[in-house]
Amino acid sequence: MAAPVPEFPAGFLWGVSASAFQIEGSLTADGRGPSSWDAFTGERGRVKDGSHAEVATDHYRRYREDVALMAELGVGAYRFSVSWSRVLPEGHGRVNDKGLDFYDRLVDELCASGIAPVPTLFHWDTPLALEERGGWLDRDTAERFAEYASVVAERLADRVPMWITINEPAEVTLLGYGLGEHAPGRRLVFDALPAAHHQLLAHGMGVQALRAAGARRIGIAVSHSPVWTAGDSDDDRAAAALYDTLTNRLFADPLLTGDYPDGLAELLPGPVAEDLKTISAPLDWYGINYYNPMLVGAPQPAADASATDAAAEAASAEAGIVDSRAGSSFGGIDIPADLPFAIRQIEGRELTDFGWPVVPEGLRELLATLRERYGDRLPPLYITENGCSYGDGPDPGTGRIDDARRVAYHDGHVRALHEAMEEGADVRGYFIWSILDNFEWAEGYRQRFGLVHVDYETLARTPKESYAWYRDLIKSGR
Ligand code: GBH
Repeated sequence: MAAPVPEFPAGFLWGVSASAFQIEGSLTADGRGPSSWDAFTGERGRVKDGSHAEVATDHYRRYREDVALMAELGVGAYRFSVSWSRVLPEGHGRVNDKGLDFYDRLVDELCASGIAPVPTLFHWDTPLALEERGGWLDRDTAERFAEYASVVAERLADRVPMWITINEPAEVTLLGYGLGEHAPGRRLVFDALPAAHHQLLAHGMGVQALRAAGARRIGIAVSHSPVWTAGDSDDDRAAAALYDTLTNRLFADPLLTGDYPDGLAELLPGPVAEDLKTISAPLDWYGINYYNPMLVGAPQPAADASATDAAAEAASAEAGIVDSRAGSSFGGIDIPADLPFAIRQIEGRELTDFGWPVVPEGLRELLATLRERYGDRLPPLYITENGCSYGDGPDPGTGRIDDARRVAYHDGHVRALHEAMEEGADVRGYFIWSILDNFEWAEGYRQRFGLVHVDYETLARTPKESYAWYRDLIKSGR
């Protein structure tokens, strides 16, 4: 970290991100309706530390203090999400003005502080009324989303310079409907695929609704990971390619090329060819959430294990794979052993407290891959999330929070981003996940991603060293 971060183009947008359910709390205030996550956190055993988000960071009531922290940080933009069920408690129909008023106040506060508000319309908290009717498995939810998008845009479009329809449809599909680790807790494995199609369709219909309501600069936030092949057999390569198709291309291809990757369209419901026209309507920009690459190989059948134990272990050790027979894990979540691919631990890298490997050059690789795949079809890019979980608390003596590992993480990723831009990637902004420590979904409060520490007893906010580092970076224009 000795050398300063290289200079970024003038006008490069530095921002921070968060989402409604993870920070707001006040879940029954002012007529908010319940969401899929209210229900999920209420089920025993779903959230690992047994916590819920009724208070979270209390941002609903403390948003002025939080905007002041962002102003002091000097960010040009704040990416937040709108809680669908605050605005439409039943998911459609009756509009709850008081819920909408909150975002109106937030947007005003941001504008008054010189921070561009960047709302995401859906960041995982489906209105429970819609979830109970099938949620994203039901095509109707896409129509309801478009209705909701109009309502929000009619109120906020005059002050919002950049919009995001949906955050990480891949995670909702895989974790929510495929593996049951997130709301709504369904474990449908490959039968979860309609949830991907309907979110993409919602995005496309949402774009139309937003444009009709006068919204400008519309994008989406898609999670992307470079996929590395574990092993060198054809089976390993096929497994890694399949994983890449299901997590990266399943979302980027229809959005950017108007087609699903080979063979997938046949597995999806409804008039898919027609829907693809809606899904691929031109975007003003494309958002990328990057955390780490994934190392993927062929599954190793448990039956082989006893016979070839030693040989398998030796082979894996050579390939840098540890415990090849253990069930795969995705972000610490055990995934079924009978899937046609297995996720391996990337070795030799620092791990965050979440166990995710720190691979800054993965961001550069990812941007190169996207350019190879989509070329001129790529609109301007923004990194809409990048961040790490480290649980550093205040030093008991000084009260300071020295999160040097988070500083090193962001320093590394910002440099990798700069290199990618020198190679030609058209990236216009970088948003850190997250401004505050917050409710980290199935992990509860035990993973901390914030530049600002939150004491969950007093709700006091304490900027960490990484906050000071980011402030200096933004100030120096580097
Ligand atoms: C995002 O999801 C969400 O948008 C946000 O709400 C959330 O708080 C934040 O990130 C932090 O989790 O298999 O060990 O290599 C991130 C999606 C899925 C990224 C799992 C990393 C693989 C980790 N993540 N993934 S691992």
